[in-house]
Amino acid sequence: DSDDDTGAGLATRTLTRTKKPSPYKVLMLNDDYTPMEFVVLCLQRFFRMGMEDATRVMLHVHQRGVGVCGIFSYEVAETKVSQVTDFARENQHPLQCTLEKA
Ligand code: TYC
Repeated sequence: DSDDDTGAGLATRTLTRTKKPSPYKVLMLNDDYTPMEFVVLCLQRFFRMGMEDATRVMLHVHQRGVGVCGIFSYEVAETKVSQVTDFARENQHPLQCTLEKA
């Protein structure tokens, strides 16, 4: 990795060390009240899924209780969680979304 170059033997090269962001999973949680179509809409709108993937993830969450919507940097994951939570509240649904270190 050129960013990890120690510069050993090369007096002209500067030592630079860049850190890649740790990945975070965004998890969707099941509940008894949010309509299935609303969950599919959230997955399409905020996670850029097509109808097929969105339906598959929604059904997985419905059946298993939790499912992964995607993996992002901490900052992007936090934004996705807020977008889903705010949109659910605006529509008076209890849908919950959370993040977890991948
Ligand atoms: N369990 C909900 C229902 O039967 C559907 C649902 C699926 C809700 C996924 C939340 O993350 C969820 N209407």
